[in-house]
Amino acid sequence: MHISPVMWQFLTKWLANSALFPREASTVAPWADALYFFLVGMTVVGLVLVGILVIGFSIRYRKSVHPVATQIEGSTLLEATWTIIPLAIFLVTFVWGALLYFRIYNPPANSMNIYVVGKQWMWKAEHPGGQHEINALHVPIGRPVQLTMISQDVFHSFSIPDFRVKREVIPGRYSTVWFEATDAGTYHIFCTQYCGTKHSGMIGEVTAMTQEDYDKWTQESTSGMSLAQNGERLFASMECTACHNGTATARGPNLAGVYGSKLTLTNGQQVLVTDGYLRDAILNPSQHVTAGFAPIMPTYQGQISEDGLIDLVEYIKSLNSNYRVQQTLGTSQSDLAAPTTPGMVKP
Ligand code: HEC
Ligand SMILES: [Cu+2]
Repeated sequence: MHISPVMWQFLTKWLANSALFPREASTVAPWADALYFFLVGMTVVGLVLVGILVIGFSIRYRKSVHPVATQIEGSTLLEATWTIIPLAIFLVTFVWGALLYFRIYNPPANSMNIYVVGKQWMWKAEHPGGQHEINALHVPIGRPVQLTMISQDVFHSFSIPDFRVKREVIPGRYSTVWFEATDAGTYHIFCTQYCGTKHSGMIGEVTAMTQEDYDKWTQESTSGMSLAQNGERLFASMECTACHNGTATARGPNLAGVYGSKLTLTNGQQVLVTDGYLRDAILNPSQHVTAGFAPIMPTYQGQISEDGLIDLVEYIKSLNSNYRVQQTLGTSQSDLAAPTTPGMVKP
């Protein structure tokens, strides 16, 4: 059985647009669907083949024609055929799946980041410019968007079927997912991990809009303070500045430029500073003490909300000048008003 690429495309497009499937509204959606349809197709081929053989053989070797069974010693050629063909199909599926997996799990370097906090039973989205939304998410189309997500209570799972993305949202640790919306419109958000009585109500709506509309939206819904600015305030009010003031005699390290860098810890281990590392460094400082410093930083466990932690993380990230440029690329002017002070130069 041979299906030409045109037929195949027609078939997958038709299937994807039928009522059986969600819309394809992100760059990975057609890829994910193609693999899925390939798997379904192979399964159907296998099913039909085995079905035909079962029925065909039971007619051909029926008792009235073959009253006595004959012993068959086997055929190397047949054995090889039905080993090699399925193996080839599995290997194709594996390589295809692995390529798609890497594509889905590695956000492009130019993605913009939005934070999502899940809790029983709602989704909160926080944009770098400080815009907050509940059970709603506005994103530009034609631009990769990464969601950095965390749960405030139990396990949740964030899913946008039309974008073919789904990722666990876990308490105590950031997980990420990325997509690039292709069509303006509204799409469902679902929680796909049972999380308590009102799990089925933990739904929301993504609004994908053109970059201009998104810019307009960010301007209209600004709270006047970016996440980093909120973080800067928190940093001062929680007296992080007592130790992290950026001076040579400070008791804590200068945090400017620390995001994305490699830190050497007192035990000689090297760690890459990610969002997750920054969060953990604030909550469990004694777990990974930076070389050259005393373990004097107190734990802030239970004292800062997830939103506050996001603000602090975003503030520390904003102290990297290249990160700030990256985040504001293509976003509105109000977003450009990131922290004005270049460091924590306050004794
Ligand atoms: C009592 C002084 C002190 C206070 C207060 C303090 N820190 Fe620290 N902090 C340190 C020291 C010392 C280190 C390095 C040793 C370590 O990793 O524990 C550090 C490390 C860190 C790191 C890891 C990055 C690095 O370069 O080592 C982060 C992030 C951080 N602090 C953030 C904060 C934030 C946010 C606050 C306020 C909520 C805060 N700190 C309050 C002393 C302090
Ligand atoms: Cu849920």
